[in-house]
Amino acid sequence: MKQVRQIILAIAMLLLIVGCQQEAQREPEVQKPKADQSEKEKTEEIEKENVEEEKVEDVAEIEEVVKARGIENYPVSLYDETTFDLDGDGEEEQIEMYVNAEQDEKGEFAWDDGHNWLFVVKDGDQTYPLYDGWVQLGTLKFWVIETDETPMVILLKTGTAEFTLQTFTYNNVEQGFIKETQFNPEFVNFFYHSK
Ligand SMILES: [Ca+2]
Repeated sequence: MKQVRQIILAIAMLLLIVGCQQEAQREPEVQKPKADQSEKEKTEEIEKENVEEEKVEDVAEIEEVVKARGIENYPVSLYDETTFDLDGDGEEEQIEMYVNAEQDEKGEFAWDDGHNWLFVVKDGDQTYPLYDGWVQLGTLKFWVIETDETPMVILLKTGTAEFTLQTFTYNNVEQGFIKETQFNPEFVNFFYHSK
């Protein structure tokens, strides 16, 4: 009886050893396809990210083309104006910024918490509204510059928790101004701004 037990125990041990050996042999085979799968997934993820980045870039490139349109209502006050040849045809365009805030006799604006602003480029009978909307607790400022011989209008909008810098360049093919947002951070808290 004792011998039988020993034989059974020996067989059991043998089976266990053989089983472990087979497991050990199998292990790399099991892991290999896993590793391949993982690499494949990684590659696919990277490719997916690249495609998504390309999409984002595409959106940024053609963010918006501001086309000429009729303006029905102009805000009451002409806030600032200048002229510059923005489309390179040798004739200057009229650049005008309007705000819906009254001015007193001295030219001082009666500022409220928010106003409608309109910022346009006029080229003959064509009017391009570069900005047309409300600004809450903030203001619009613009610059006209040339960079690498390309004329450009820069618009800075500050408002409640907002600080947005946009550029506008005229495009002959699109027959309008290409609008690009260069800076528009989220969750802005203002602490100070200079004079
Ligand atoms: Ca022009």
